[in-house]
Amino acid sequence: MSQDTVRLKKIYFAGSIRGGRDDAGLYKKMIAYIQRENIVLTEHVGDLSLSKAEGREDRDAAIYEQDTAWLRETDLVIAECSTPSLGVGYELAYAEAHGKPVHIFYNKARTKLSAMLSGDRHFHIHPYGSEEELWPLIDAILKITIPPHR
Ligand code: 6K6
Repeated sequence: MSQDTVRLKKIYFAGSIRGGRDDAGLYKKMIAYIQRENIVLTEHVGDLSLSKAEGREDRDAAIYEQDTAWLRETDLVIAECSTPSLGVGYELAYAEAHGKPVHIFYNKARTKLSAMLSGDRHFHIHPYGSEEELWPLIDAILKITIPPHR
């Protein structure tokens, strides 16, 4: 493969699960949009059949191992943070510790983002007012070139 070969980007999409599933439909749409030209490692975050109470606790260690492996493998993280989630907050800090670019979206009409996110200069913060504003913002993020070999 030549250095100039374009490869699909791997995206870790983060969104609330046990924090509440009110925005699951939005996650599904964002994941589908990103997937048009990229790989989303965490498609299950947009699974509408997944409820807040989902998951047997004896599987939590396996989920943690898989998700942190994907975070180490990913090219960048996109998080929708309008619904607060402890797990998403953890993932964002983990991604930062591993030097991954992190893009955080939230609906400014209904969410006041934690200062621990908005105050962290590593994070790219994208407040939006309506769903239509999301797509060009995502386009701009995904246009950022990622080297084929690292
Ligand atoms: C099985 C099928 C779909 O989901 C499951 C079981 N649960 C999880 N599977 C994979 N990742 C999870 C699961 N629960 C939480 N996460 C990760 O934490 C996701 O990557 C989300 O971005 C984040 C949500 O954290 P909580 O604290 O809201 O659950």
